[in-house]
Amino acid sequence: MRIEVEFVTGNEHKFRELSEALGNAAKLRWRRQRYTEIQADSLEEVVVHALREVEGDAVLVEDAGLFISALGGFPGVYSAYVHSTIGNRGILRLLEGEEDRRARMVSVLGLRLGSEVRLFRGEVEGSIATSVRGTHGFGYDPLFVPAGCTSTFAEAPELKAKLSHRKRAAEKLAEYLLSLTR
Ligand code: ITT
Repeated sequence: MRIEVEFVTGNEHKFRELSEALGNAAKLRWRRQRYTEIQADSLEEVVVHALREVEGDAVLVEDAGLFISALGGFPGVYSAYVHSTIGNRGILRLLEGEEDRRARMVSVLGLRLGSEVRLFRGEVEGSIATSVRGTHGFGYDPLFVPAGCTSTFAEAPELKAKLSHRKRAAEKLAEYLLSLTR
């Protein structure tokens, strides 16, 4: 029997990517609802706070971010705000002339079943391209080149499906959900 979980997010791309990544491990339903994203030091704190606010017996939320080495981890927990203000071109400007282009994308999925909360973290290492490239995906995808590759996630959606931070967090979540039904 597959567990039915409501994924609370305003982002349809996230819903599609997570549904695909989870496969048969869960029946995912999309609930489009805003919740308070607190200003905190970690993605985990944002997720735990969100789970207190969101109602339901089986709910999932996600907070994700881009952490750039040369900028001391910025935008990190500020990723949504930075993307909606300076955007990808603003990030490129901040990195102008910078040789160290290393970056990491992180996803923290928070699941609440009844009163029990569990977090699942996924990360992917990579670098920031020198221009905006590709039309697939969303957010920072046109900037992010996963380690060992030459295309951005926005140029190669198949790479994103295989390697992304969300996929890695989803694998851990899937394992947990399957363990509950065994
Ligand atoms: P929620 O409703 O789930 O919060 P959101 O789009 O606001 O959706 P986040 O706060 O988790 O998502 O994301 C922070 C920022 O990082 C935001 O600008 C996203 O576009 C971007 N982002 C998140 N996941 C990404 C991914 O897989 N690829 C590229 N950018 C991503």
